[in-house]
Amino acid sequence: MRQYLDLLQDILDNGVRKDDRTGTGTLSVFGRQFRHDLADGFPLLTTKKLHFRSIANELLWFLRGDTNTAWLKERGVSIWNEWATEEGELGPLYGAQWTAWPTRDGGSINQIDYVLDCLRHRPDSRRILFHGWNVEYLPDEKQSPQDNARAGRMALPPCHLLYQFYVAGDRLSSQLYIRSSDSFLGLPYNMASLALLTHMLAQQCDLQPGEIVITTGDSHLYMNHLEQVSRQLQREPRPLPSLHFRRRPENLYAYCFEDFEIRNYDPHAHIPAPVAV
Ligand code: DHF
Ligand code: TMP
Repeated sequence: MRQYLDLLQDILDNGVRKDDRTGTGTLSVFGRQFRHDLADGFPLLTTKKLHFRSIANELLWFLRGDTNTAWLKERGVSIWNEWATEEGELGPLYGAQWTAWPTRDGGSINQIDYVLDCLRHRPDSRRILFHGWNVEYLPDEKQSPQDNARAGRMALPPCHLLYQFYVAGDRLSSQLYIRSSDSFLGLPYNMASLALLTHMLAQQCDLQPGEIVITTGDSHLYMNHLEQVSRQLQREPRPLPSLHFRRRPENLYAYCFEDFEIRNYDPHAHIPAPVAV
């Protein structure tokens, strides 16, 4: 994943010092893109150990349409705790918009089902996408994540928001637009999550995984991650692991963590970093 490390170096070299909502401060560049062919391995960073269990369970949680941290907590995943209310509520973010985008007549639309239908019946469509940015439910920026969630708004506006899919021959590719990218902590998760979703869609639609493309808007490094970034940049990347499915679940919503097997993951040690809340 040389391209990921190049992005970190790019931000160190060209980043402009910007203040941010969390009060932490960042180095930031705008508008970057990189791609990875899934035939070359599963894009789980090797220059620091990532918690695949958190990444995979978060994706399954999105696909459940779940927006309460209880299900994640039962699986030992704590990455959403800081933004949730005491009851674990996060408001109608990712999962809610992906699988139950509210409609004006009081119903809802499952955007993931739409994508599956396109992939199976109209693979040449240029409209195979789903979107998380539902403006009606964005947070009031003057209020805390918890107060927003209590008021039925999203605790945080989506960072990874536009997922588009593309079929050529029997290969399924995907592109994700990330409006705001915490390039040390969040981006490795977003990359692996996109790759996993692409593998799952390919398995369900009898396609082969193709390329993933990641496009980032505000691409930043928090000032309290710079030392960790330098440490990571001194490390030599190792061969990527591979992803295997232990079975083919009956549909996209029937996967569980045990269906995934990551083989030959031999990363350098984890590098802890504080998350900006
Ligand atoms: N806010 C900020 N400032 N950055 C984020 O990346 C972010 N991500 C969110 C919600 N809000 C955010 C959801 N995703 C971690 C990773 C992803 C994530 C939230 C947190 C994180 O802290 N990762 C640690 C290990 C945590 C674990 O696996 O238990 C890491 O070192 O990767
Ligand atoms: P913002 O809403 O002010 O942009 O803050 C959100 C922060 O969270 C920002 O640093 C980006 C980061 N983030 C990711 O990078 N990836 C993610 O998946 C999520 C949820 C957040």
